[in-house]
Amino acid sequence: MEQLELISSTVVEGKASLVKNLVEEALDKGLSPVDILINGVIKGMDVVSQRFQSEDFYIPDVLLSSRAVHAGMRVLNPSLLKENVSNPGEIVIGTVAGDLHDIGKNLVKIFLKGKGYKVIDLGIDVSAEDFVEAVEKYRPQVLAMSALLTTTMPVMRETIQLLEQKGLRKDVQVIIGGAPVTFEYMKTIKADGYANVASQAPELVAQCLARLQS
Ligand code: B1M
Repeated sequence: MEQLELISSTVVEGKASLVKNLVEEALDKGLSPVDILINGVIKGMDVVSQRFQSEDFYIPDVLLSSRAVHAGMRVLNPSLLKENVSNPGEIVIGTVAGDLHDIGKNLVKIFLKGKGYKVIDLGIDVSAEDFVEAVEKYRPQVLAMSALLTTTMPVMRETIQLLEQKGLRKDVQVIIGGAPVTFEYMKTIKADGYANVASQAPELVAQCLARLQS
């Protein structure tokens, strides 16, 4: 089986240490890290998502595959970061309170770091108060929030409202993303940007920085 297909099917099987080895092998063979990420690791997770939706997979299966994704991403991280040349800006990122999904958020982080941005990752289950505290502490140009559950999306609005109350809103651009998040939702809660795929995040952040400077 072709290497990328093998990585993808091993993610589906949830075999973390094998994924790690296969990703290392793929890098040794000279395959591009972005290709391995998109067409190997993430492709496998897409299959897992479909199987979860059609109820062929249950939460334990999904958890095993998530661990396998993380194992692959850990190997890929240093290679993906090699593009890093400068620090054009700082970003605070996190998955909103009540939400434990972090694969998409971690991908956004990888793409941003790959473009040289300094990224402060607050992790998962981050409350509006904690996001705002981090904005006060680190003074980033951009705050990036991820949500995968429709029930946790309102934390994004709460965070923006709290930033307004504290007088911090004008100094920070807020971008949002995650499977249930839409462009319309971004407009409704008065966020500054939205991306439906992680690879668009650097471009989105560049637009935010340009807006702050104008
Ligand atoms: Co959960 N889960 N899950 N889950 N899970 C979803 C999200 C769900 C759609 C599955 C379904 O029912 N069809 C559903 C949500 C329904 C809804 O509200 N709309 C769901 C549910 C219901 C739940 C639980 C409630 C299940 C339960 O316990 N009964 C529970 C909730 C736990 C909690 O968070 N409190 C739960 C738990 C879990 C696991 C822990 C088992 C695991 C998460 C492991 C982890 O992340 N470490 C998990 C997973 C893996 C999924 C699915 C299968 C896959 C999500 C994923 O990682 N996709 C998911 C089904 C699906 O999405 N179809 C599902 C791959 C990832 C690369 O995509 O995160 O969308 P994604 O990121 C994308 C874009 O959205 C974008 O970039 C990425 C692509 O390039 N992006 C951004 C993401 N954030 C961004 C931020 C940006 C810009 C772009 O700027 C700031």
